[in-house]
Amino acid sequence: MDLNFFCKELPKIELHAHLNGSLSQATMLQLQRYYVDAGISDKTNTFLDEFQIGAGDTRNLSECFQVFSIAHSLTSTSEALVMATELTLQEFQEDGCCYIELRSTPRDTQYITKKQYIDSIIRAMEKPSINLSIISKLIISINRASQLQEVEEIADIAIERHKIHPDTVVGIELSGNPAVGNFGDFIPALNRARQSGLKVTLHCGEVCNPEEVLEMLNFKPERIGHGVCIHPKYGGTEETWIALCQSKIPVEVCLTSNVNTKITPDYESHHFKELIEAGLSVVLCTDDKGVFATSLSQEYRLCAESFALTRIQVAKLSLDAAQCIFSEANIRELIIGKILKFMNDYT
Ligand code: 6MZ
Repeated sequence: MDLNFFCKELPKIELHAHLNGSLSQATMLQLQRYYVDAGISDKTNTFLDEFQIGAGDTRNLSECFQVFSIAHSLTSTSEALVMATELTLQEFQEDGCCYIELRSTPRDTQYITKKQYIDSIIRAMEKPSINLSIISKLIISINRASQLQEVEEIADIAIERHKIHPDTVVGIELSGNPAVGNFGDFIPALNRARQSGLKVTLHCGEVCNPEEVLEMLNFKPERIGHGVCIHPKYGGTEETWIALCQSKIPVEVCLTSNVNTKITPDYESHHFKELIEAGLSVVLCTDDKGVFATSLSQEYRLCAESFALTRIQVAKLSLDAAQCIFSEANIRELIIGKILKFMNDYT
């Protein structure tokens, strides 16, 4: 079986995808059309071509955070959010993804409140207007640039919505420009969320900040995202690397995101290799498939090509990812069954 086809057909699990960064050009065009039809005409002249940060782009990680405002201008009403969520889930499904934990940062817009923002995504996940077989869950994001009052407000919303929709709202996470804010300031809100039953994942080591990495690993999140600057070879220290290896915290790895934002020079020198050699759980993810013009199956293919993985090793990555989901054991068993069936049919 051709590698492209294999990576697409393999039932996959996405655990690190930001909704607004995942919008494809096709979805953004549909959203633009919705705004025109709804008579909200100021959304029609957003510069969609500036949204993508491809391989040769000169923009760095800090500059990359400016592009999200383009997507944000297209997800400001309930209807648009429902549409954005459904179309994005459909694209993941068509790419062979059977389970996704989509994440998004609630915003007050001109038209809706933060609660309405989250409720729109939950509605699209629980009662989609299109036929979706993908299992979808929501992780609520806190942006590191937020004021503390807003952080507490988002934690309250996450706790409340988790209580009402325990099977949909499964986690809380910290993201945004890693050069902004101090992790310590977010600990009280994250602890409250955790005590209410939400799982925690943190963007950790996306830039070099060994003290913060140690603080984050000490917090014992259920997963971390990126984990680039943890190994000494990539800007971490012996101490941060030992702390990660001892913690055995699974790492959500986003190859193309790291390469295109120039945190990592090329695919072959990605820290994926060190993580695997250390026996850590690695989950291949897209981060922002719209911004970085990628897909989950493409990430699997690039990983297989860059590290000369066999088909069985590639399938095993998906199986390992199933162990790291925030949902209950029955869902884990269900997706493991799908992956094993695929492996069985393939071999
Ligand atoms: C850190 C990122 C990110 O939440 O509006 N986000 N945070 N590192 C990254 N690496 C490239 N990519 C995206 O989706 C967009 C938001 O996700 C976070 C940023 O806060 C961005 O504004 P939502 O759906």
